[in-house]
Amino acid sequence: MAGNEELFNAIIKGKRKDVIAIVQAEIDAKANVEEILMESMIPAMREIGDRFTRNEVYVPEMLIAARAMQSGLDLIDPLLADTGHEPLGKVAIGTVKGDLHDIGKNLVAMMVKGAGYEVMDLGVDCDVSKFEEAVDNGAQVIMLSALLTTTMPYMKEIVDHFKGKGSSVKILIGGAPVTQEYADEIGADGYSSDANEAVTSVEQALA
Ligand code: B12
Repeated sequence: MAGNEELFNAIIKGKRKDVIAIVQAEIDAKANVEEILMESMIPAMREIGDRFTRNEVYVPEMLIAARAMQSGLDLIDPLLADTGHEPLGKVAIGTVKGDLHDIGKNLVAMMVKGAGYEVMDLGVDCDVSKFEEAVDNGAQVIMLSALLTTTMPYMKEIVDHFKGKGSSVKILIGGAPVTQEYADEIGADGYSSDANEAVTSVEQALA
């Protein structure tokens, strides 16, 4: 059962305006935004994925749900924004080549930014050269996101590229199909299954 059922249903149905109104009302009521995220918004995306698996919805429905979700995230983003202190470190994040899913990546970026790091968001469909450029610009940690089993192998290419040339950059990976076993197998420096844990992984990588 979702925390805020109205919000959960509005995301599933892709009702962007309703999502904006409900999230704004929660913010105005000083509700805990992390709780809204974890108990209503993320479960809604999981539910739409399950319905897609069962052929109950198709790509257009997933897309409008994703847009509605992103509108809600955009309202929450400033609340998690950093405190104006000197950044704790420089991090780059991107969804890997061939993959256009960005909601999880955006959420991780928001949380890491909120924890006090400077975050360079490289967007989606990122090939190795985009990450290379970020490292050249000072990124100490690169975070790779993949939502498709077909794009996960590209993470290994990126790890091989940086490890192969002896780079000291730390590489963290994540996304729904990614596991700790996979991270170990490809030699990534860390993995986490959600945005909160991702912050801990960044802290550990830079410790
Ligand atoms: C929304 C969605 C879409 C939207 C994406 C819109 C957008 N702007 O992102 C659209 C409609 C475009 C889409 C397209 C496709 N999709 Co899609 N999509 C989804 C859906 C329903 C939700 C994804 C999501 O946003 N989840 C919510 C976020 C918050 O969760 P998350 O991404 O997992 O992120 C969390 C963690 O994983 C972690 N994390 C994420 N990244 C990182 C990175 C690091 C470094 C770390 C530490 C942690 C971390 O933290 C996040 C927050 O807690 C999933 C279903 C699902 N259950 O995942 C299918 C799903 C991923 N899609 C799927 C498919 C098949 C497709 C298509 C191939 C469909 C098609 N036939 O065209 C295309 C591929 C397009 C492409 N080239 O990328 C399949 C993948 C199956 C597989 N095994 O590979 C899924 C699983 C649906 C299903 N059940 O079959 N999709």
